Amino acid sequence: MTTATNAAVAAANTYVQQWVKEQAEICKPDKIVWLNGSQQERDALFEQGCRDGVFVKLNQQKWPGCYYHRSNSNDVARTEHLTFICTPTADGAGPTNNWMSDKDAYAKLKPMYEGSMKGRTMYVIPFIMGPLGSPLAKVGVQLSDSLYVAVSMGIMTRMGDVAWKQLGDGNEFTRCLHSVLDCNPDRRFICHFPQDNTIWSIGSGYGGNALLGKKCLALRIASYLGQQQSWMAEHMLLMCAQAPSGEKTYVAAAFPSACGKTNFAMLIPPEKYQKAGWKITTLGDDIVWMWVDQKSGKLHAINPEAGYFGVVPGTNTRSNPNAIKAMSKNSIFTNVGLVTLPDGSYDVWWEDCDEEPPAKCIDWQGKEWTPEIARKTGAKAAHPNSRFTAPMANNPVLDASANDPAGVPVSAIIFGGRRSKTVPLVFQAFNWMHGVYLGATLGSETTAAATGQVGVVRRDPMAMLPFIGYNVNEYLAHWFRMRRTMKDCPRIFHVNWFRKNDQGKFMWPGFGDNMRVLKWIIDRCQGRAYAVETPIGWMPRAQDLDLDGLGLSPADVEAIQSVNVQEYMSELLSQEELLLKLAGELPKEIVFQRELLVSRLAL
Ligand code: OXD
Ligand code: MN
Repeated sequence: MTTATNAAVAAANTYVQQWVKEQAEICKPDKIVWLNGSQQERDALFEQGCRDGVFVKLNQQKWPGCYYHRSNSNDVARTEHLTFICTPTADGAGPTNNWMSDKDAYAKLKPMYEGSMKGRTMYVIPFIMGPLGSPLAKVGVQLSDSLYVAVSMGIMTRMGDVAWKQLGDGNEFTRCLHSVLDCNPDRRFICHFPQDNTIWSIGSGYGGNALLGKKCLALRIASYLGQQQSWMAEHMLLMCAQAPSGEKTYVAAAFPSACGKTNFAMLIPPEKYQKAGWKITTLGDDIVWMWVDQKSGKLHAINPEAGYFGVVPGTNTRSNPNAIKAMSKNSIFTNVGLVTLPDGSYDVWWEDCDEEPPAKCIDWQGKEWTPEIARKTGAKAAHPNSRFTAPMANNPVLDASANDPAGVPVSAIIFGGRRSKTVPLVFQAFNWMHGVYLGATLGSETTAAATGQVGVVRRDPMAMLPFIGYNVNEYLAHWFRMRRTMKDCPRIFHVNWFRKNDQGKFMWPGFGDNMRVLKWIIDRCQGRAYAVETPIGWMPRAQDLDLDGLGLSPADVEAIQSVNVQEYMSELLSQEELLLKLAGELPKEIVFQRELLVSRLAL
């Protein structure tokens, strides 16, 4: 076994050295490479990846610094049924997580790791989640035999020697062990040990299962730590809306996976807003960590990530020009179509991009794809959950505070789902407690971001169902309890961009025009906008929303905002599917809020 010399950088930390040695003795890699995060190292890894067939270098004029990767076709989304919270008792994981006892999980997975890296390289990947120096920033060290993971972690986190510096000689780092093994779903497990600050992932190279800083650390482990230490880790985007006056309003929004968080976080306001001086800037598109700032008593937030791992199909210069710019250099495309250009170099293509379909390409399964094949069989060139991995620094509208360790004060929290029926475009919770109820009962139609059926409504509390690293009842109680720690809490809203009419057409244009809804939300937070009290919350009237130039009549807006009492009663009944699962330990505030809603609807 050889060890690359930059291991010396980490040598100072005896805890790291000891742990890496122990894991190497189990996994038995041929080689251990300690990553330092430099550009030189990165270039060498990509070169190596091209030689090994892990990456294809794209045409560098069109895509500078960009590479193509195709994962195993059985490994293209998160596998929630193979994801476990491993605690001494089942109660630690709660009724919505898969549970394995920590002892059993270690005993089951350890033999799988035995010799799993024989003939392979173990990359030691030190990383920080959160801006340097932030009170919440966390150090992790991932050991992985995947070169794809190694370079992707370099995009998604602050990776390299900075992490050793932040860690110093301490022992407080998340121990992340990852091996792709033979990528067999029968031997795939994503196990979290919150009490040990440890993650063991095996049998998958898919981002959500394998980039352990993201869902595993920044959501599952971090949500557990947050509950212990009075802060919050949430599945939310974070953005700033700057008004023509210069006033800044920071907004966090939780939508389930593949429901448009990246698009909303990078929203381009309609032209008239831009002309008037409105600006939207992005802090994050997937995860926030929030704590109560002691001076102001307000909720402050950071984005712990340093990159975007976004859904590609449907992304184009109309739907999200900023994402197109973000992925235009130093990015990785996974499971999209691969096109050979006349000069022999490579390009990428996906459904609903800016360009016409190529005459032929290689699809996400490595098979030939032509428009003709697509017409006959419905085959897609890009998997619906194909992804781009891009540095957030590429985002032309990156917020100036994105790297600020002090975070930004959050004025609004938005919950949203993908609902073709029943749920109006926008409404505001009566207060924090009601808002927590709205988040807790959030429903959304399932998407391709996780394996399983697509398009069925499932309850997804705070869009965190797959990411709560402990008991959901304690998680909800934590949300209610946080109210007491804030002097001035954010207002809470609910949105639904996806309501359809009887003809099956979307009733709201979405994308940049979501600015109009956002403007009402901001004005509510700043004490400027009117709303009427309805059974489900505060709602704008048609005249409170800016509809100018949209071609929607006040009647259209009434339809999109309508609350049908019968449909809402059914909605309430369908929430029971979740609430019954939680019964026994369900926070009483949920029951009270539900009762209040029933009484308002019944009046
Ligand atoms: C993601 C997800 O990749 O939520 O962000 O699945
Ligand atoms: Mn996500």
